[in-house]
Amino acid sequence: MGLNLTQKIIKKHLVYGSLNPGQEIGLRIDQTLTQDATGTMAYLQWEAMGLPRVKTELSVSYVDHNTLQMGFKNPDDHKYLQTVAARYGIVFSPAGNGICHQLHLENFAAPGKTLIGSDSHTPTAGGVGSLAMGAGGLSVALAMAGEPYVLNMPMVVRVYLDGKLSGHAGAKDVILYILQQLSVKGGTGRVLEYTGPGVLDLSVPERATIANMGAELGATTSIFPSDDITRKFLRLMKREQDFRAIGPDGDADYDEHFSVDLNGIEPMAARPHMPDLGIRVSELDGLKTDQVAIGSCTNSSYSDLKVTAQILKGGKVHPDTDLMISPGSKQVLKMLARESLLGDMLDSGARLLECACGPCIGMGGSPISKGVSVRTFNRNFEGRSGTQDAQVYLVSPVTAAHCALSGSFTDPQTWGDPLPRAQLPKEVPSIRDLFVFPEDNSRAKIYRGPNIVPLPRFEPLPKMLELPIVIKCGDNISTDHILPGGAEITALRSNIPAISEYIFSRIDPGFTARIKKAGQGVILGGDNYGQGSSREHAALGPRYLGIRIVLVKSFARIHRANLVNFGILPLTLVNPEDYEILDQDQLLSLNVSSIVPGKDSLISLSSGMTINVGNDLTDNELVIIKLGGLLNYVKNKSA
Ligand code: MIC
Ligand code: SF4
Repeated sequence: MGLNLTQKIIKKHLVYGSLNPGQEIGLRIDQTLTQDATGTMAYLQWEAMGLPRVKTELSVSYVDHNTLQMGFKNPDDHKYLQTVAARYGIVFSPAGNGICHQLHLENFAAPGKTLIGSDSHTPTAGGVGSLAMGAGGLSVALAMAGEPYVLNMPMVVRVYLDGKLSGHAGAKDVILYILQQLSVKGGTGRVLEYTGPGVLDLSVPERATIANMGAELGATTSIFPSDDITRKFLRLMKREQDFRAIGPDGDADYDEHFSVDLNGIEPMAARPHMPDLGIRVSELDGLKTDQVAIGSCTNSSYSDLKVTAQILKGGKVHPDTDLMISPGSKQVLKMLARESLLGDMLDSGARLLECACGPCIGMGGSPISKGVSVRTFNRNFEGRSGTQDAQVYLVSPVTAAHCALSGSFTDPQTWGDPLPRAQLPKEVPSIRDLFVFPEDNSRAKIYRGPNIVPLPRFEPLPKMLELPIVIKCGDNISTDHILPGGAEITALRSNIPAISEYIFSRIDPGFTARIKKAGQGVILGGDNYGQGSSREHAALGPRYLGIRIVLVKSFARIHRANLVNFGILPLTLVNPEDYEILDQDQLLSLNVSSIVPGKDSLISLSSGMTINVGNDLTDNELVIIKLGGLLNYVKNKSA
């Protein structure tokens, strides 16, 4: 039996383990990326390892998340990132260049390479056949140190695309449809590998849109084959030398199968407040829209914004709607300007924002109270926009542009003849000279502003734990619920004591007071706990405050790994019904030495009852947790 593409790349990079799903594997990592919001912590951890130079083929540090630079905190962080990059051999992308994933796709992502990034949408690079995964900052720091990236061998799902997109449907509608079918936990433990004739109907930026939002399925990653379309894209990016044709063997085996008929795809929207709450746009006809935002790492490519400009051309944004557009990169912006598409957007009344994440992570652009906001982004978790009661719908750029003109959702049947899906022009400007490439043997001095606070040290796990449940939360709790984004809080990413004050602040403002009073505690959750972003602060903050156990029905992959990295026990309820008998303030006790990897153990309740808890820890992970986290483990090992 032949190998699928995922297995081929994994096999080539395997440091240990086998291709059997569920088994722990270690992967050699070729490339890493970080962004500013997770990067400061990643590089503080990197520095703690004391190595002279990164060992990867390529590491890039992007500044794209907190470019508002309100006050000294973020500019200081950005200066720190720039000097760290120069010192340790990392490529630096300054604020304004664009969004990390769009820039990486344009400038560095390559077929057959492994990439991990301290951002959950790193799989965007799967659009060119790179095996690209989101990870916590500490995992990225270790990869820069040449250590293998540890994960469980995922199952590989063959997503067979048939037919061609037609009408007003685009790549975003495909992934919104897949999300509606498979749900926000449907990709857990899986790689989505796209095959079939429909793949040939999709350009690289369209493939990247689909791969990008595999993150919302909880997938380890998503990947497309690298073919002539990829070659053409890389040639336009002036790096055809990075091209390799790769795909699955003809007789490749897959663990699961799913198929999508592209002909049947219609414009879709995800309703508030989950990316999998899909609905056909036609069913939203008449719903007023107060705000429209076009951009983000999902939909900010040249083709996305060209079609936007074409729809807006000659029209006017509805007076009750505010339209914001953030191009994904300066390359995109330059092409829009060169072809007067920018003029068409501005003349319609659209506002042009910086080439950055912007409103996607609540960096400005919050909707009005109870407002309906239509966004081409990838996440619509409650409050993420910065307005707690806003109603955020996720859509394609085509749908967004029509909403902006009409001031409401309209039936796609009224949109007239569909425009041809935009392709890149024959000549694409390069912005490569806007990156700062490191010099050899640099002794650059590292700049540290007052917001860079040294990493807290974490004690080993005690042998006996007696601690209360400090919060009981439901299913699909995202890292945005655990640690909100937004300009104010994200500015504190390099200051753990300060940022910890915001843990659960949006859903339970009393949480920090309770955990401080208790000294230590347990978080109780439902299914898919920790979905969404890779921000390790959603594990670091709780650990700093005294959380020692997170007990849930099931975990999202990156967050579970972050809990292990910072010495928190990720345990699951063997009988999900036990969730009902557990409540806030209840005291639990656990004999830590009774925990055996992969085996159930008993937790006693203050009522005298006991419940069974499971774990999927490996031997190594258990040692890491007992030692108080991965940094302690690495230090112990090198000592
Ligand atoms: C996000 O989209 O939530 C972010 C902001 O890009 C995060 C990273 C972060 O919190 O810094 C992600 O997706 O990993
Ligand atoms: Fe930036 Fe939004 Fe993409 Fe996260 S999802 S990387 S905040 S654009």
